[in-house]
Amino acid sequence: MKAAEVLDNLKLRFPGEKEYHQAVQEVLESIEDVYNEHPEFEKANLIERLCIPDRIVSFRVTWVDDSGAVRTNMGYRVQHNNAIGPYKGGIRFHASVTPSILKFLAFEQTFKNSLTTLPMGGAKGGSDFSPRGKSNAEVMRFCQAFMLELWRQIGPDTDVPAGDIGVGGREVGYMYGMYKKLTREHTGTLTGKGLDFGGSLIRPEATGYGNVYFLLEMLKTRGIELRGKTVAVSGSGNVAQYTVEKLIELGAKVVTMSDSDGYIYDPDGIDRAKLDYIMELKNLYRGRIREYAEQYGVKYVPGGRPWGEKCDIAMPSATQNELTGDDARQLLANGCIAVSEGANMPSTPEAIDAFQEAGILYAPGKAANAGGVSVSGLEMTQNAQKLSWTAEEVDRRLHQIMENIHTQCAKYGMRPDGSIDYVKGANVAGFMKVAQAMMAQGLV
Ligand code: NDP
Ligand code: 2IT
Repeated sequence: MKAAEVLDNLKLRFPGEKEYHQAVQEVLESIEDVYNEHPEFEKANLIERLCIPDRIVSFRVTWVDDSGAVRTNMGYRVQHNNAIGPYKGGIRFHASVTPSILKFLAFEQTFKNSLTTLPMGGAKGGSDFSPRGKSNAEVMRFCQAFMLELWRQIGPDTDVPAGDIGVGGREVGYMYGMYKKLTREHTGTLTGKGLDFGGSLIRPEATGYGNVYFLLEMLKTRGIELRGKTVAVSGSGNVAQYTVEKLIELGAKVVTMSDSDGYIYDPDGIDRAKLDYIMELKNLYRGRIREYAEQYGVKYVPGGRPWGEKCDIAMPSATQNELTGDDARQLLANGCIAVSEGANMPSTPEAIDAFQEAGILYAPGKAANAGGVSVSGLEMTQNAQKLSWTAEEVDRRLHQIMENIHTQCAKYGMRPDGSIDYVKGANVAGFMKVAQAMMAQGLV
């Protein structure tokens, strides 16, 4: 089957899964040329086998809330592909979680993990449970109930989950506690663990820092300095916070952050003290970004997204499809020169087309946000060796990995005019490694 036919076929077989179709379409469009150069891929029906997850496990999660009411949620694990290593990818707890969302994320994760150069396959899991507004005890009971089912599917050489939206250190800790109790093993099967029980230094920082390191590599190709640039960031969770931390450290001015209720615009820039306030607000009190505007007397736009504000660089770091074609055109009209994605698939296809046509620096999430899973991979190595590396050592390796991903994008995405198509570069580089591994392993 030709690449384009595979997509039509997937749409018929899995109707309504629009995020999954969207992610597959983007990859198939970029790899079509290389795919057609390899008739052996077609003979092995490789594309279809690479697009359909190896398996999806779904289960009911039953838990008791603080009022004593018995509640149910759905739980899932999508094990997409393990050709180059054990399944690996985060867990998302959010009311919007559906099989389509997790299938798109697991599909993306497979290519992202391939780019990291570490031996990790792709997976994603989660639940339509949202920790927002829940007590600590409710979150713990939910995590334990979720793990009562999931533990059978995972293991240090089988499938290694981690965090994502709604799953941070707290949730990973509770899930790991139950996993350890059920298996009677301390094998580090989740990453993003606390530092005292096998977690890696720099894992919390890794996605945000890695995105800034990738941005620096992109800017370097055009001789542009980061210092002094105005940056719009969306989100105020794990990825956004450490993106902003690194940007401040390197002398950029961050003017926006957001949450699902709205965004703040601070024309003076978010400095270290203001970021500390946000970290405390979000991580300790689990408050709303609106409170920042009240604290510092700046603009708050309820229900809005930050892309209408003037900036040189945009770093969407909240969720999928949070940056539309209109947003992209607005950013370009305001002089934006680079977009580097912290979130997974934050730009719609129309937005990506607008960035690509304008010829600005545009990095898709599977390249730019791969730092998080990379340090997860380094956490797995440290757990296997039963030792832990210093922050400097992990940060050095993270830096190296992000540079290497940039080099791979340049290798496969160089345009005739010398500029880099990062979408094509990331997709082709990620694809080739997984495809070759699948060919070598036969029809399994
Ligand atoms: P967090 O839960 O820590 O933060 C998510 C942030 O995005 C919050 O500010 C949240 O607002 C906002 N948000 C979530 N859903 C929506 C929505 N539907 N509409 C608007 N805003 C929303 O998650 P992370 O920071 O870990 O993840 C952010 C993105 O980065 C996701 O796309 C994730 O897949 C991706 N990513 C994460 C990695 C990691 O290591 N954690 C690695 C690579 C990518 P609110 O507080 O109101 O919910
Ligand atoms: O999207 C992602 O890469 C993550 N949520 C991190 C996955 C991981 O296994 O660390």
